[in-house]
Amino acid sequence: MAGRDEKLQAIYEEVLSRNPGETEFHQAVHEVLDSLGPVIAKHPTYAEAGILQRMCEPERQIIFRVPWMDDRGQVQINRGFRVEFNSALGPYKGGLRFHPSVYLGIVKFLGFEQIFKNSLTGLPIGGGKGGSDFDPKGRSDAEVMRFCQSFMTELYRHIGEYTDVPAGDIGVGGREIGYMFGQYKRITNRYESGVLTGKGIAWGGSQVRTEATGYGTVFFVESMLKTKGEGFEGKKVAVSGSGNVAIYAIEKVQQLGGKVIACSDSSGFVVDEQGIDLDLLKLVKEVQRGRLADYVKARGASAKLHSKGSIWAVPCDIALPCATQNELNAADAKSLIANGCQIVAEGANMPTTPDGVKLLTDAGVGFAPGKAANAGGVATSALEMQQNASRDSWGFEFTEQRLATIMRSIHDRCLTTADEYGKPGDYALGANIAGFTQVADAMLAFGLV
Ligand code: NDP
Ligand code: 2IT
Repeated sequence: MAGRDEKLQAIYEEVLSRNPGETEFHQAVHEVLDSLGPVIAKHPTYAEAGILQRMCEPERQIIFRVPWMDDRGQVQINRGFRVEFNSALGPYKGGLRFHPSVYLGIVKFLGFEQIFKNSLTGLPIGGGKGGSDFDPKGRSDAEVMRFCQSFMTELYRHIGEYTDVPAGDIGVGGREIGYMFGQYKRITNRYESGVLTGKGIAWGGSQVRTEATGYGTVFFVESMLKTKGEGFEGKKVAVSGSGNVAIYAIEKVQQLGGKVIACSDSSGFVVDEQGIDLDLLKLVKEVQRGRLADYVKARGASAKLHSKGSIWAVPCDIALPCATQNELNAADAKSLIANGCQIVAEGANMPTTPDGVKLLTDAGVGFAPGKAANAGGVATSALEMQQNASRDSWGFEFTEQRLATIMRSIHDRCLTTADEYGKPGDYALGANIAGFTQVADAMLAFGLV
């Protein structure tokens, strides 16, 4: 961007000075602005109306204290966040992350990405994100419940089915959504199903929401492979993480005939040359809330745990980073390229560093950015909202078909837009421009608000 488009550079510098220290937010903004030069040149009205400056400034940022008592009777204080970034296309929509690394810069990067991702789904949802620096690891169910109740006691006044609809992200799954929905229902005395997504099937949840992000990422890769006349059969796949997104990415790869030979958590990675045993992984992670080390212990000889090095050094045809931001750097990109990897598709949000992305794309590796490849989760959340609004519930196969169609359409939109702007095959450029344009047009229509 530097030196190429003065207007965009000036906007970026303003973002840096107005948001000091928020490095992940800077990175996400830079990546999007970097794609938008040709759009601004083609449509000067966007710049005249200050659309970009407005998009980089959240509509509302809420930061609050979350006091709760642990099992030993000690008072604990965490910080809660909800950044309501952009409501041009619908109610703010995006997950809640509970992880000790959460601070405003992380929530803003995620909320900013969410604007474009949600736009790409073609569904009526704006962008937002929230969370807390609460660390659920090692906490009892009772502690998690007390934390979630305290978090919702403040958050409830800011959210609503037509206002802001949170869901899960790292550290927030069905258990946490249950505790938060219970508290919201109690405080408001309303059975307002559409206020949260990722709910249990028995109480307003949607089929396929649990699987949606991982499945969606794999559907996206299926479309990428199809452009080359290929499929998943016989492909070796490495998937980082072993949480919600990773588990259901592994499941869909296996269903489509690929072999997942590695996955990871924050303590290391496991290589399992016979293929990851998904039933065992689900038992360890979803039922026992254990660690990958427990998987390896139970799996026996075929699985090997590595506490040093990187999962991206494991030779694979397809790499699916599904853990966290900046987990795949330039050195990792070089290993993947050297080992002949064909596709990197981001199940996580911004897992590849900018220099990593550049190396991969320069080497001709197919690169699917998170805001396109992991949009299946939020898309299915929007389908959950649809079911809640009509007091209906759909079957698994029907919902999965809708998800598959949405992912194919996002894939095609990225490619068509990249073609239109003279960069065939550049999914990142296509995603940024297609996502941006729809939000920008809605903002123009609303005037200066
Ligand atoms: P989970 O909490 O279910 O799993 C997270 C996984 O990533 C765990 O294996 C965790 O390991 C690992 N991880 C988290 N932080 C780090 C870290 N700092 N370093 C190394 N590993 C780490 O979260 P999800 O699977 O839901 O989310 C994974 C990614 O996908 C995130 O980037 C999220 O934003 C993104 N995403 C999630 C969606 C969803 O619907 N859930 C939708 C779209 C994107 P450990 O257990 O050791 O911490
Ligand atoms: O990053 C994401 O898209 C999510 N965590 C899912 C958001 C949602 O509202 O389902």
